[in-house]
Amino acid sequence: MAKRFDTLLVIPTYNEAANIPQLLRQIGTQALPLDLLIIDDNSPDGTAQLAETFSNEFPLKVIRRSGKLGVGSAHKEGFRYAIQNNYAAVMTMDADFAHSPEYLREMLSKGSTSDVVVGSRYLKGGGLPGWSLPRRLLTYAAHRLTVHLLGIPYDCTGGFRHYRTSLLRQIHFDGVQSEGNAFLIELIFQISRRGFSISQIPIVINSRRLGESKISRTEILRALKTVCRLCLGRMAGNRS
Ligand SMILES: Nc1nc2c(ncn2[C@@H]2O[C@H](COP(=O)(O)OP(=O)(O)OP(=O)(O)O)[C@@H](O)[C@H]2O)c(=O)[nH]1
Ligand SMILES: [Mg+2]
Repeated sequence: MAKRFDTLLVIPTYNEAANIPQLLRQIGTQALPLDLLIIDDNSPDGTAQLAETFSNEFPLKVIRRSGKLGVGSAHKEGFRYAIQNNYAAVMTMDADFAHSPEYLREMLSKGSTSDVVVGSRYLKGGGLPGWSLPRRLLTYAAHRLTVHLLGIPYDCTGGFRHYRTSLLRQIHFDGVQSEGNAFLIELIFQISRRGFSISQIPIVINSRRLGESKISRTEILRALKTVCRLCLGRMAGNRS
């Protein structure tokens, strides 16, 4: 893809054939100054091929990886691509309509005044309507836990974000050990500890429209373990 704009929108995908055409159309109708990068992990449902059919319509590249390497790893791949290709900023969003393309414009504009912008369900005007009660409780508990144990008031598990590439060049994101949602928690924790400016916009997150949920018990445990590890590191750091 020839670079056309200064911001790269990275969308990790795994089995999102039911969502990707409509998502790309909705992003396209907004005519935003964004280049798009889909990072697909060899989805058996043909997501990558479907996405590629849009590459004549927008500045869009699809990176096809050999297998399911995880959301964290897909983010790292997107960050590396943005740095190598001199993008000024990177945005990330999910492909399942959890993150509405309607918020892209606001996030893009807020991105001009802070190092990171996080889409938050927990601000006034945000929320999670339509989510099942257990999923809502789980998400809220995870949020309270990260606020208390890590001391960061952001929506840490959400992947709807805007990063300045200058920040990504300074933090060692390749060294972030965690995968999945835990990756997003660890990354924002590290960014916050380094004193970068972080702002939030309220977003309403819908439950995934189509396709299967990939959240698992392992994923939840991994996030919990990461929060504990970071919290212990934080306590040790404060003592020394
Ligand atoms: N490249 C890549 N993308 C992934 C992988 N796992 C999930 N994704 C994508 O990452 C985004 C977030 O994953 P989701 O499956 O929506 O995870 P979630 O929002 O925690 O859970 P559900 O919405 O309930 O499935 C979506 O766009 C997925 O298609 C993966 O291993 N590799
Ligand atoms: Mg989702």
